[in-house]
Amino acid sequence: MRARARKKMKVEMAKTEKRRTVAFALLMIAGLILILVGSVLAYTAIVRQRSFPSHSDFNEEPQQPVNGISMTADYWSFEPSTITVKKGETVRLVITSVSNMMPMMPLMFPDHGIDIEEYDIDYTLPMGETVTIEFVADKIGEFHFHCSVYCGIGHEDMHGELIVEE
Ligand SMILES: [Cu+2]
Repeated sequence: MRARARKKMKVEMAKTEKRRTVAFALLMIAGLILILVGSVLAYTAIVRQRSFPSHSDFNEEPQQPVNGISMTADYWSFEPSTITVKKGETVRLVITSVSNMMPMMPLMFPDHGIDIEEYDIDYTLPMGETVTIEFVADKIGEFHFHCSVYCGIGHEDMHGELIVEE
Protein backbone atom coordinates (compact mmCIF):
# COMPACT_ATOMS: atom_id res chain seq x y z
CA MET A 1 0.00 0.00 0.00
CA ARG A 2 2.73 2.36 0.94
CA ALA A 3 4.67 1.68 -2.22
CA ARG A 4 1.55 2.41 -4.26
CA ALA A 5 0.98 5.65 -2.42
CA ARG A 6 4.56 6.62 -3.05
CA LYS A 7 4.21 5.83 -6.72
CA LYS A 8 1.04 7.89 -6.91
CA MET A 9 2.84 10.74 -5.23
CA LYS A 10 5.67 10.46 -7.72
CA VAL A 11 3.22 10.67 -10.61
CA GLU A 12 1.57 13.70 -8.99
CA MET A 13 4.96 15.36 -8.61
CA ALA A 14 5.84 14.65 -12.21
CA LYS A 15 2.55 16.22 -13.31
CA THR A 16 3.23 19.28 -11.20
CA GLU A 17 6.70 19.51 -12.68
CA LYS A 18 5.28 19.37 -16.16
CA ARG A 19 2.75 22.10 -15.35
CA ARG A 20 5.52 24.22 -13.96
CA THR A 21 7.57 23.80 -17.09
CA VAL A 22 4.60 24.79 -19.26
CA ALA A 23 3.90 27.81 -17.05
CA PHE A 24 7.55 28.80 -17.23
CA ALA A 25 7.58 28.47 -21.02
CA LEU A 26 4.41 30.58 -21.27
CA LEU A 27 5.98 33.21 -19.03
CA MET A 28 9.08 33.25 -21.20
CA ILE A 29 6.99 33.70 -24.35
CA ALA A 30 4.94 36.48 -22.74
CA GLY A 31 8.17 38.13 -21.63
CA LEU A 32 9.65 37.92 -25.10
CA ILE A 33 6.48 39.41 -26.61
CA LEU A 34 6.61 42.25 -24.07
CA ILE A 35 10.25 42.95 -24.86
CA LEU A 36 9.48 42.90 -28.59
CA VAL A 37 6.50 45.26 -28.28
CA GLY A 38 8.49 47.46 -25.92
CA SER A 39 11.40 47.78 -28.28
CA VAL A 40 9.11 48.53 -31.23
CA LEU A 41 7.44 51.31 -29.19
CA ALA A 42 10.78 52.66 -28.03
CA TYR A 43 12.12 52.60 -31.56
CA THR A 44 9.04 54.43 -32.86
CA ALA A 45 9.41 57.05 -30.12
CA ILE A 46 13.08 57.54 -30.93
CA VAL A 47 12.40 57.82 -34.65
CA ARG A 48 9.66 60.35 -33.93
CA GLN A 49 11.92 62.38 -31.69
CA ARG A 50 14.55 62.35 -34.38
CA SER A 51 12.11 63.53 -37.00
CA PHE A 52 11.19 66.61 -34.93
CA PRO A 53 14.63 68.19 -35.05
CA SER A 54 14.64 67.66 -38.81
CA HIS A 55 11.38 69.60 -38.95
CA SER A 56 12.90 72.44 -37.00
CA ASP A 57 15.91 72.29 -39.31
CA PHE A 58 13.48 72.97 -42.10
CA ASN A 59 12.04 75.89 -40.15
CA GLU A 60 15.50 77.30 -39.61
CA GLU A 61 15.59 78.29 -43.24
CA PRO A 62 15.21 82.06 -43.47
CA GLN A 63 11.50 82.60 -43.14
CA GLN A 64 9.73 85.57 -44.60
CA PRO A 65 8.25 87.72 -41.88
CA VAL A 66 4.57 88.29 -42.45
CA ASN A 67 3.26 91.81 -42.41
CA GLY A 68 -0.21 91.46 -40.93
CA ILE A 69 -2.60 94.32 -41.51
CA SER A 70 -6.07 94.48 -39.98
CA MET A 71 -8.68 96.33 -41.97
CA THR A 72 -12.39 96.94 -41.90
CA ALA A 73 -14.72 97.31 -44.84
CA ASP A 74 -17.65 99.52 -43.86
CA TYR A 75 -20.28 101.61 -45.68
CA TRP A 76 -18.51 103.12 -47.58
CA SER A 77 -14.83 102.99 -46.86
CA PHE A 78 -11.90 100.78 -46.08
CA GLU A 79 -10.09 101.52 -42.84
CA PRO A 80 -7.19 102.05 -43.27
CA SER A 81 -7.59 102.99 -46.90
CA THR A 82 -3.88 103.38 -47.52
CA ILE A 83 -1.65 100.37 -46.93
CA THR A 84 2.09 100.79 -47.19
CA VAL A 85 4.32 97.72 -47.36
CA LYS A 86 7.86 96.84 -48.38
CA LYS A 87 8.73 95.06 -51.58
CA GLY A 88 9.21 91.33 -51.09
CA GLU A 89 7.16 91.24 -47.94
CA THR A 90 4.48 88.65 -47.40
CA VAL A 91 1.41 90.73 -46.71
CA ARG A 92 -1.53 89.33 -44.81
CA LEU A 93 -4.64 91.44 -45.04
CA VAL A 94 -7.18 90.53 -42.39
CA ILE A 95 -10.36 92.30 -43.42
CA THR A 96 -13.55 92.35 -41.40
CA SER A 97 -16.75 93.48 -43.02
CA VAL A 98 -18.75 95.68 -40.66
CA SER A 99 -21.76 98.00 -40.76
CA ASN A 100 -20.91 100.59 -38.14
CA MET A 101 -21.66 103.57 -40.39
CA MET A 102 -24.92 102.27 -41.88
CA PRO A 103 -26.41 99.61 -39.57
CA MET A 104 -29.39 98.91 -41.86
CA MET A 105 -27.41 98.67 -45.10
CA PRO A 106 -26.56 94.93 -44.83
CA LEU A 107 -30.28 94.19 -45.17
CA MET A 108 -30.07 95.37 -48.77
CA PHE A 109 -26.38 94.98 -49.57
CA PRO A 110 -24.82 92.40 -47.28
CA ASP A 111 -21.41 92.08 -48.91
CA HIS A 112 -18.40 94.13 -49.83
CA GLY A 113 -15.44 93.01 -51.84
CA ILE A 114 -11.85 93.93 -52.43
CA ASP A 115 -10.16 94.00 -55.80
CA ILE A 116 -6.47 94.74 -56.23
CA GLU A 117 -6.19 94.17 -59.96
CA GLU A 118 -2.40 94.19 -60.36
CA TYR A 119 -2.07 91.53 -57.68
CA ASP A 120 -4.87 89.34 -59.02
CA ILE A 121 -6.75 89.76 -55.78
CA ASP A 122 -10.53 89.77 -55.81
CA TYR A 123 -12.37 88.59 -52.74
CA THR A 124 -15.92 88.90 -51.52
CA LEU A 125 -16.15 90.24 -47.97
CA PRO A 126 -19.38 88.90 -46.44
CA MET A 127 -20.95 91.02 -43.70
CA GLY A 128 -19.73 90.19 -40.22
CA GLU A 129 -17.03 87.89 -41.46
CA THR A 130 -13.27 88.18 -41.50
CA VAL A 131 -11.39 87.30 -44.66
CA THR A 132 -7.65 86.72 -44.70
CA ILE A 133 -5.78 87.45 -47.92
CA GLU A 134 -2.10 86.68 -48.22
CA PHE A 135 0.20 87.70 -51.01
CA VAL A 136 3.82 88.59 -51.69
CA ALA A 137 4.30 92.24 -52.51
CA ASP A 138 6.61 91.61 -55.45
CA LYS A 139 5.68 94.65 -57.54
CA ILE A 140 6.71 98.17 -56.57
CA GLY A 141 4.21 100.93 -57.07
CA GLU A 142 0.91 102.41 -56.02
CA PHE A 143 -1.99 100.12 -56.70
CA HIS A 144 -5.53 101.25 -56.49
CA PHE A 145 -8.00 98.91 -54.90
CA HIS A 146 -11.74 99.14 -54.70
CA CYS A 147 -14.84 97.42 -53.45
CA SER A 148 -15.83 94.79 -56.01
CA VAL A 149 -19.34 94.02 -54.81
CA TYR A 150 -22.05 96.62 -55.22
CA CYS A 151 -22.95 97.80 -51.72
CA GLY A 152 -25.25 100.76 -52.19
CA ILE A 153 -25.06 104.39 -53.09
CA GLY A 154 -21.55 104.93 -51.73
CA HIS A 155 -20.05 101.90 -53.44
CA GLU A 156 -17.97 103.99 -55.85
CA ASP A 157 -16.35 105.80 -52.92
CA MET A 158 -15.08 102.58 -51.43
CA HIS A 159 -11.53 102.43 -52.55
CA GLY A 160 -7.96 102.75 -51.37
CA GLU A 161 -4.29 102.51 -52.20
CA LEU A 162 -1.75 99.77 -51.76
CA ILE A 163 1.73 101.30 -51.78
CA VAL A 164 4.63 98.92 -52.24
CA GLU A 165 7.94 100.60 -51.49
CA GLU A 166 11.48 99.55 -52.32
CU1 LIG B 1 -19.14 97.96 -52.64
